[in-house]
Amino acid sequence: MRGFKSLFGLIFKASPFLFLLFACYPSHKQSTFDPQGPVAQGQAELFYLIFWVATAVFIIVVGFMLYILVRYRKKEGDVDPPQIHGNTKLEIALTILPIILLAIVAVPTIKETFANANSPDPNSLTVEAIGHQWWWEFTYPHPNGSGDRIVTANEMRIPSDTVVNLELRSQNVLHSFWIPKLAGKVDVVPGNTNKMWIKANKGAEGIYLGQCAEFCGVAHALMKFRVVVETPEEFNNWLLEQDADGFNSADPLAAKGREIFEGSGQCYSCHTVKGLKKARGKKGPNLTHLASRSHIGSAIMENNQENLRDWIKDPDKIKPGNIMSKEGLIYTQDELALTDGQIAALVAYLQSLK
Ligand code: HEC
Ligand SMILES: [Cu+2]
Repeated sequence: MRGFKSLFGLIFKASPFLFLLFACYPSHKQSTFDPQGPVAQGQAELFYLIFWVATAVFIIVVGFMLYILVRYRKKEGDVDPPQIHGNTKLEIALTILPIILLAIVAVPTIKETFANANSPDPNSLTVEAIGHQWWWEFTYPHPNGSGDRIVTANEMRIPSDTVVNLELRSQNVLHSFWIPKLAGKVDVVPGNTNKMWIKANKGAEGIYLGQCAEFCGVAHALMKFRVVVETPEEFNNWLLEQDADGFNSADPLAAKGREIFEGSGQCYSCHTVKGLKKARGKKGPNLTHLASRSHIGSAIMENNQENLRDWIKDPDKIKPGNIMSKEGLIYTQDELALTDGQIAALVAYLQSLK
């Protein structure tokens, strides 16, 4: 009992500081209180409506209760008050009032739900987002209308002021697609295509963080992604660049790295680099234009020489349990392990993939 009391006392004393535990302030990178597009905006407005209705109910009910508790507390010499049963008027009022309050909340909720489910422009750009363990693949329709898809990973670029229709698929288990500043979560379900749409406001060009929001295995917390919002022109240029083959660098170190990539490094068995004959693996992210992405490891660390080296040397240290280190023979069989020289060449090659 004493332990319980002191725990309660501690929680009570700490309560004014509890807000520090919550990361819900607008400038936080994954805050839903700083909407940058109409979907997130509508959802935030709905939140505020429900929040204020609930707050009003809380204040009135708890205030009234406290008042009664104090005003009619038992005093010395009190006798039991007369016992009454039921009050029809009060009961009718207490039934109708919540119905009105719930209607105030329900009507905009249903409206918002339908607005989120139905894209205002189904013919606008459609991006496919595929959840893998533990990274995201994004594919785009070819601008020439050929039906080919342009494939990238972990960094989704979208044009501002444009409706983007998303088709969410999973390659394995349940995931959830969430870009807090652009839209609420939608589940990504194996064997089923879920749809959602997003739009970033005009002038909202910048980088937004996304995150898998459904526990999907050991590296779930490190399954992030980035959304780069660009002007439509910049976006179109980027898309054409992504369509090109991987750069064939003449730099001798990068050329050596390319050989290892398609040879003893066995990278080709899991990674695609467009234009490289053997490199058509699908188990890992498409690396054709890896150097154009700002982060690696599904957006968990900066894409630079040092981090690339650390990643290839021991991916498990950075992202425990990931498939590259779990299934790559170069990591599971000691005699196939890469030397530091081979890794340096691979890094030079990856950095040439602009
Ligand atoms: C067994 C399959 C497999 C092999 C072999 C493999 N990889 Fe990977 N690789 C993956 C997977 C899966 C990921 C995604 C890991 C994650 O983020 O959870 C990945 C991620 C990466 C990334 C980060 C990409 C990004 O966008 O975040 C790089 C770079 C990379 N691998 C390079 C290599 C190189 C170089 C080799 C050869 C030495 C190699 N990989 C061998 C499966 C593999
Ligand atoms: Cu997850």
